[in-house]
Amino acid sequence: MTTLFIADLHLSESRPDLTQAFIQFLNSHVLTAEALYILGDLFEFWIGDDEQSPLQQQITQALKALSDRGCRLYYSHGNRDFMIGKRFARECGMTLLPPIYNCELAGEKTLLLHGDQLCTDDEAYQRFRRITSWPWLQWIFLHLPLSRRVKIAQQIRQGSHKGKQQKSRSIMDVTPKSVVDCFEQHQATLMIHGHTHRPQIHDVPLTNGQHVRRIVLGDWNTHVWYLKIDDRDINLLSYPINES
Ligand code: LP5
Ligand code: MN
Repeated sequence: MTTLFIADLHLSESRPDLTQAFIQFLNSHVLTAEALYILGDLFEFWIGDDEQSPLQQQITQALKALSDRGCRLYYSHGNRDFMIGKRFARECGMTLLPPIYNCELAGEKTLLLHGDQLCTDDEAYQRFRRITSWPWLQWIFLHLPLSRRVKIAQQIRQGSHKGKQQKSRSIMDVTPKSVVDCFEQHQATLMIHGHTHRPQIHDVPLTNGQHVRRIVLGDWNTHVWYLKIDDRDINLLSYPINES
């Protein structure tokens, strides 16, 4: 049984090469897999399931075709596309996961998440995350005209970009204590997430001396990054986008 994991593709109309690489990935690697977990930020940003842009429709069709063939699809929200809703998920045949999803993988108790929750030293971001999760604010946003929503999303992206230039690399990585707390709270031994764009398999010592593993997926800017789990074999793999 093969299970695949991806995150941080940041698909947009301005990067058709990424969309092509994704469709190619679905039609090759995922075709023989039992399940695909998308751990957030599939899109550059998401302003509502009602947008129905050509990109949105293309991705919906590709994912639906896979789920119709029997591949199980799961989605965990990212910080760019936390507005993805039930309608889009249903149209793709995808199951939406809770912010931290507990499951059994490769014989281990595993946590699946986007990863932004672990960047707790980035207080400005955590404030932004809290505010944008308010249901009434999301309700108002979703009732604005699409053109207005696109402008707001672009303004937030610009604000975020400027903000990031003033932040250190370590602030934008996960906070080690939050990682340990998360493992201990859920009594897990394996964690898989994206967001930081720093693909690696980390050994994490817990406070009781036990060692667990944290796997960070890579983003798809120059390379396709994916994690493949076959029974107990775990491989973090990549290849250049232009070889797709
Ligand atoms: O995404 P990335 O990796 O570049 O940076 C993230 C954090 N930034 C964000 C913001 C997203 O990039 C953009 C989200 C668009 C959502 C569209 C829908 C909007 C719906 C609104 C519903 C109510 O997540 C960045 C982290 C970084 O990861 C590393 O972890 O540091 O965090 C920030 O930069 C947040 C800033 O510190 C504070 C936010 C600035 C927002 C300015 C808004 C101004 C315009 C408002 C117009 C109404
Ligand atoms: Mn992210």
